[in-house]
Amino acid sequence: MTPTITAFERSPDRGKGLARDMRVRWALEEVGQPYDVRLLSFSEMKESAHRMLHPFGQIPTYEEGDLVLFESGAIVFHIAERHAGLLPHDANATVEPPIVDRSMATILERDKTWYEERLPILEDRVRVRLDELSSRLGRADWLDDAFSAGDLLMVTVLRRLNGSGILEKYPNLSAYIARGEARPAYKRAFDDQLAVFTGKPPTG
Ligand code: GTB
Repeated sequence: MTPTITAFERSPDRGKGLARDMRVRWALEEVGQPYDVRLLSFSEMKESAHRMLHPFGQIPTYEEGDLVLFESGAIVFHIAERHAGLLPHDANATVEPPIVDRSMATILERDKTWYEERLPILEDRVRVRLDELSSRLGRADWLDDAFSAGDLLMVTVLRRLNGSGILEKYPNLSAYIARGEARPAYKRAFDDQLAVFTGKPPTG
């Protein structure tokens, strides 16, 4: 059965692969599972039809027959459980919260009087986790022996720091992100979500 996922009809990132449907698309591409995408406007996400699938009125969701899932991490692990090659031995929920806090502040709090004071505090919290992650990764290619769903999630989390100037101090993490982005499945997923924004079909 072909699963259907939901994604932004018009993503605020203009197709840079930062919205969380990207990690679901990437996981499906990794395992070679074809899928359909239902695009939603911001107002459609808040309608009761979509809230039946996602109580918070957000994307992504995942429908497969009677099964309905929300939470991108849960969706990726559902895919990983049913297909070979993605099940990790490590997870990553510790690194994402400070990165999201920083990202939300740069989007929503830039005009506040205390923004300039708060940003370095948030960035220090990000650096604490990046220091730990960088040590944990060391010279390895992936967090586990082979590429897994844990890497897929971690790379999508770290990409939210692009343009922040923070990643440049972590050459092994920058190389890790580049390795993830170089995977053919990543490229297919990225091109598909970018095509939603540009309206042009993927070229590859
Ligand atoms: N915990 C949930 C999950 O992991 O699935 C969080 C889902 C979530 O945050 N969804 C966001 C959403 O639907 C889109 S991904 N927001 C609309 C709303 O709440 O009304 C978060 C996101 C959005 C945009 C960017 N961007 O443009 O850079 C990056 C990340």
